Amino acid sequence: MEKAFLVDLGWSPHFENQMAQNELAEYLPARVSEIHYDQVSAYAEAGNIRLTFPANIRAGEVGVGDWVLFDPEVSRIYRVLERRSVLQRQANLPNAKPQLMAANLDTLMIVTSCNDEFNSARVERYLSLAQTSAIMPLLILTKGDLSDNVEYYKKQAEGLSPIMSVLVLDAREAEQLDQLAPWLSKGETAALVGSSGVGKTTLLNGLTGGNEATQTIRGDDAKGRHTTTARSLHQTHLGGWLIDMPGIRSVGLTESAEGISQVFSEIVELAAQCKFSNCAHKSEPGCAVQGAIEKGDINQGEFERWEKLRREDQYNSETIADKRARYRSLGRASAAAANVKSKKSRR
Ligand SMILES: Nc1nc2c(ncn2[C@@H]2O[C@H](COP(=O)(O)OP(=O)(O)OP(=O)(O)O)[C@@H](O)[C@H]2O)c(=O)[nH]1
Ligand SMILES: [Mg+2]
Ligand SMILES: [Zn+2]
Repeated sequence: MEKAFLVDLGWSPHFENQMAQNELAEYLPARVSEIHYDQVSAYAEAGNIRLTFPANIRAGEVGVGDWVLFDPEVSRIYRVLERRSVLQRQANLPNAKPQLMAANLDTLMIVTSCNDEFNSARVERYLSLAQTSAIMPLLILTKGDLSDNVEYYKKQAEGLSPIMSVLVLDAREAEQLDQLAPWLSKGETAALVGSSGVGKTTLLNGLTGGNEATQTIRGDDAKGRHTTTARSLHQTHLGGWLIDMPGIRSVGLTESAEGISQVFSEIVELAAQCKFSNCAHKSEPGCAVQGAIEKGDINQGEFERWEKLRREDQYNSETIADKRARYRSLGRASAAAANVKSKKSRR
């Protein structure tokens, strides 16, 4: 194995230590760059290769950014190495497993624009996702060139988290993209997430010299056209690796109660001081949260977003059983209706 090459690609002792002695002799490591129906594309010492799945691994179980060991004689994956970090989200369907978005990331680049697309609550959801996944968030505000209100957007964004850096740029201007160098040094990996049309692929192209498809947004409501349809990993000329993603329609959360608590740690701490342990923070006596809102220590908007996130999180993580029950009773109701009908027609 050519170590330097792998290290530039993100290889580290975390992965190397997972290789057993016999595996060292038989298999080679590769990093997955794209998932296809029955194969993956991957970077390996030999170059850009294609690997097939073994019988015990399905396409949904391998993510872009994953490290795999493969058998070079048959170009087949042998196993997926344990991840350093994983980005996943809850699909908006009952019974669906969390969807694997990307693996082994250092930075989640949350992309949003200085226009109507900007939405604090959405950014907070991405922040939550980053924190539950133990991935550093970075906020990229694109289309600074199109707005008279850049300072407003920047301030809003900076107020959302003390640990998140905020950059404003014109994604089409290659020289402005050097600002991203601290997050994209050799061996580092970042993923671009955000709504359709915010400029993720434009950023990628500027950083790789590539020519992936981009498309103008709709003039009336600033919505994108879902141009990118698959995730893919690319090397940037800053040295680091970047994953482009399709525009995200809704940020589902998975097991992220902890992440939410970190974003809103202030409110969570206050809530622990309420007089009643089951306080709903509405009009209960001795509610520390309402007290702080009255004093102006936390603002109403922040509180409301916290509540909304908590509700959604419960919806996504706890009500799968409820949803299943509802589906079943729906099924029974229509079966009963069908039964009545067929009895009638038999008469
Ligand atoms: N003026 C200006 N236009 C931008 C900027 N960033 C992106 N655009 C334009 O916005 C449009 C959408 O950009 P894309 O890169 O396709 O957006 P995307 O986030 O990849 O969208 P999806 O693939 O649909 O998720 C394109 O017409 C870009 O040229 C920017 O900073 N300034
Ligand atoms: Mg795109
Ligand atoms: Zn309370």
